[in-house]
Amino acid sequence: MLPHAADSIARDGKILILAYDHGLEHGPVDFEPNPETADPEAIFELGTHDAVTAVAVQKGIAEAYYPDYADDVNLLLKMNGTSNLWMGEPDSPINCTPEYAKDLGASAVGFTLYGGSNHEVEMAEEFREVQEGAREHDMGVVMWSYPRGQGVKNDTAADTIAYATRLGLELGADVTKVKYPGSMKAMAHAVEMAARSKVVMSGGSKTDDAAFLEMVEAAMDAGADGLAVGRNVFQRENPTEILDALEAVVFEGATADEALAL
Ligand code: FBP
Repeated sequence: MLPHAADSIARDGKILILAYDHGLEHGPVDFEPNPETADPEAIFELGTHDAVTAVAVQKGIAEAYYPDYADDVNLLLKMNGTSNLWMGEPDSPINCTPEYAKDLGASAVGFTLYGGSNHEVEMAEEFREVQEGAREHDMGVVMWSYPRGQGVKNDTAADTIAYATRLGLELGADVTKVKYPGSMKAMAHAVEMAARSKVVMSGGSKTDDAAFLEMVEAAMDAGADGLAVGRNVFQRENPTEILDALEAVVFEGATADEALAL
């Protein structure tokens, strides 16, 4: 199938996903720094920025808001998700079918796989349905590959992240989204293990501009294809400014310093 089934959510082969499933995954607490971001419209407006190649949301938000943005924004429909209220071993139930994702206008689907969880087997079976359904309906497949649970000691160790990108390739993701493993060398290894599938870095909790852009620069230098970011954009006072800077680093090869000087 590759290359490259993810072109519908890429620009010149590079990807910047604006992730906005936090209301489910973390609860409304993530909107506190910028209360207006509790309104999905604020995020879809940011999604019209040239830097953003797709906005990732859950079904309910897509149903209610995407019709107004279908001409300007690519939809990445997140197919599973768990609330922060769940206290069991990591798991993420499916809440949408590939057919319905297509009906909603999705260019790609997203799926969280917790490798190493006691629920990994069931999750991999569910991923098969999502992945094959996406192929049938001509949508890209993005795996949130987050090893965690009883089988995982350190979820950002170099070996863990390399295994996470490899899981994406082996199971048929076009793009695998992973946490930054802490160094450019470790990221380069993870990218190598993904072979022809693409790798995007997860933004993580909000840091200052320089630290964040330096991490993005390192990931891009390591061969990553972009990033999927939520809090490091929408929790900022001026999200458009950081999107301008990200556009420079991800699509134009600028350094973090150059992007900071914009
Ligand atoms: P951030 O850039 O805010 O980290 O968002 C990326 C993301 O994968 C979201 O899609 C998701 O809601 C969240 O991180 C999950 O983070 P975690 O499970 O590590 O708390």
